[in-house]
Amino acid sequence: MSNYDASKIQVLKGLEAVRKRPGMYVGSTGIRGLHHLVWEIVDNSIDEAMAGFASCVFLTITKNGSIIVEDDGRGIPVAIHPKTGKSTLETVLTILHAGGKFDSDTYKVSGGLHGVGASVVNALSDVLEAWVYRNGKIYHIKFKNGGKPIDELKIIGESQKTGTKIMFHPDYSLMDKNEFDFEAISDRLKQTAYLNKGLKLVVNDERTKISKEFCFKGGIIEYVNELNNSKEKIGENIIYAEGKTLGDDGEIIVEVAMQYNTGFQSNIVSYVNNISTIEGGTHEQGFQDSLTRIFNSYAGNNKLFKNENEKLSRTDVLEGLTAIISIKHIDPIFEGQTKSKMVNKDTRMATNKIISESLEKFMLENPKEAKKIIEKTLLAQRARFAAQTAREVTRRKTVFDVGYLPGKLADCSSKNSEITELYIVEGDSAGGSAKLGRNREIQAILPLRGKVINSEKARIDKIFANNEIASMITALGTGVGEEFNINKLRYHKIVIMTDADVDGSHIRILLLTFFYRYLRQLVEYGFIYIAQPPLYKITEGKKSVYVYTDEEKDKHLNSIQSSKNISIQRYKGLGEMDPEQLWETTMNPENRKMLQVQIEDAAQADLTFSILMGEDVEPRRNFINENAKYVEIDV
Ligand code: 28F
Repeated sequence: MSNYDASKIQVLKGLEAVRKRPGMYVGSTGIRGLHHLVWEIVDNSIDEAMAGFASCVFLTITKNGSIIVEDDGRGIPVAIHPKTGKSTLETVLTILHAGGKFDSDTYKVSGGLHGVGASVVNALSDVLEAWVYRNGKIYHIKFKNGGKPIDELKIIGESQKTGTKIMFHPDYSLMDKNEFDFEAISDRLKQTAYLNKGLKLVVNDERTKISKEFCFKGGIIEYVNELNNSKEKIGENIIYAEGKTLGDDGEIIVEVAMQYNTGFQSNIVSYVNNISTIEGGTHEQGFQDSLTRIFNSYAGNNKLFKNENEKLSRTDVLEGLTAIISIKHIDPIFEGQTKSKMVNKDTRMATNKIISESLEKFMLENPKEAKKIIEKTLLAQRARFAAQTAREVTRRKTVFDVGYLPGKLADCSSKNSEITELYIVEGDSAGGSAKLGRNREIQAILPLRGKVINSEKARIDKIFANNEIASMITALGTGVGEEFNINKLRYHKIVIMTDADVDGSHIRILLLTFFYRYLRQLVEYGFIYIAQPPLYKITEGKKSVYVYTDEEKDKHLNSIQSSKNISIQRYKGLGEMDPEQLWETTMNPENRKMLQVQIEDAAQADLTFSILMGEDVEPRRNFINENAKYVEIDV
């Protein structure tokens, strides 16, 4: 067998492996996996833009469920690749990881852990076509059934433009979802436009004829503007730092935009080579080092401290701060639960240095704003001390040092947090039913009596003084703020169980806001769930079934249309179910339905919470008007 045939078989084996276990390569076969195919192709265009050769990226969602991505970069090379005997184009589209690793002197989104390469998309598509505009020609190649070439690479025309266009039709038999989500795709392109100032990204949905175009000359400055849109700013200016410095593997480019608002939340969103680093890392540490050092020396020099133990802490300087940290690194290393924590050592100093230069300059040139910012951090510090005392309430302390748990917590007998669950239940009556119906070994119940405070608007001392919040923190066991320790969590499932009415939804969003703002790791680890009680009980003679959605109800009614004596009970509240029913329908791990709360995109989540739960009414009204069409209201 010639080595040509051997490499041909090698290629097919590689692509076959992808088709066997798609989830291994694109994370899941759900909607996120389907969209991962899109990001793989788009990220290659973004790499070409970050290298400075592309200025536009067009994405089309076609009627028949294909995606077309086109950029005006140099065009994937078509020369014969020494190692494979194939054109570079065919190599990039058929050899796993053939694109990302090559030239190691550019910043790659598609590189490293975050990119499996276009060949995976080819493997998971029943048709993929590529057009390359290069050397005054148009080159074309087509693949079917998971990357099998239909024909050799062909020249099909002439053209003076340069660029790459790829169309793929996913093999939906390998995926669970078959519908691209326009909003998710356009949100991602919008974020990419913010991170690459001047880059134009267009998304066009042929199914709905809707298209959106994003191009931000101001880049992350405009991003901070949008994130702070629903908040009252401190000072008009957005502080901006941009620079490059030599790291261990080459130049590190640092770009930061930041602005304070009068709120209490900090919304620091960071990226490395356009990859969202939700778990933070050395770039964020360098950022915090810089602010803490500069603000403390500024406050000291201007005699703004009352006494010297008033030193500002790392969290004081972040209160009310919206900031985007975007760095480019030749060889980023990611760690953490979701591989989204930047750990390169050289980056901490790089970000500290570049931000410090710009921040010092800004404060010298804008003394009034600088003073207002420092005053705000001093207020944050005083609230922190006040919260310290309020927090004493939530910390366990009794003579046995085992700690007391809130009286209304009906704890479970097992202490193995991997199997235990905490149900946070609205109201005493449902709480009572849950206590009676539950599995006492693994299920604890914490009924909420009073209103949960809106932690988007209140300051931390008020939040920890709220009974419901204090009980939850104590029951969870992790502590909060700087003392938070995920390893002390007493339950690995925290289930929010509220009524299926407006009040229930309000309590749910207040709890989610609190978890997102103050116990975010619980969300990031996937420990937060939402119970799904049944909406109806349909009884036909002696037999009853529970249904959880209106369409399930209609489907079931159609299926039993023949018989007569049918009765339907609509459940308005959990309290209408007796303990046995509540257990059977909503708590029994064997057949309950629960939604796991996930953060798609930290910046987006932050923006949504601050709009929905924040001070200003205007942005909330706009958000509701814009999104009302997605809400099913059953009258
Ligand atoms: C619609 C998707 O994939 N655009 C791309 C380029 C440009 C080059 C390139 C890509 C193999 C590994 C070198 C051109 N000229 N859009 C895209 N545009 N890949 S992917 O090179 C990949 C080669 O590294 C390119 C000179 N250098 C690079």
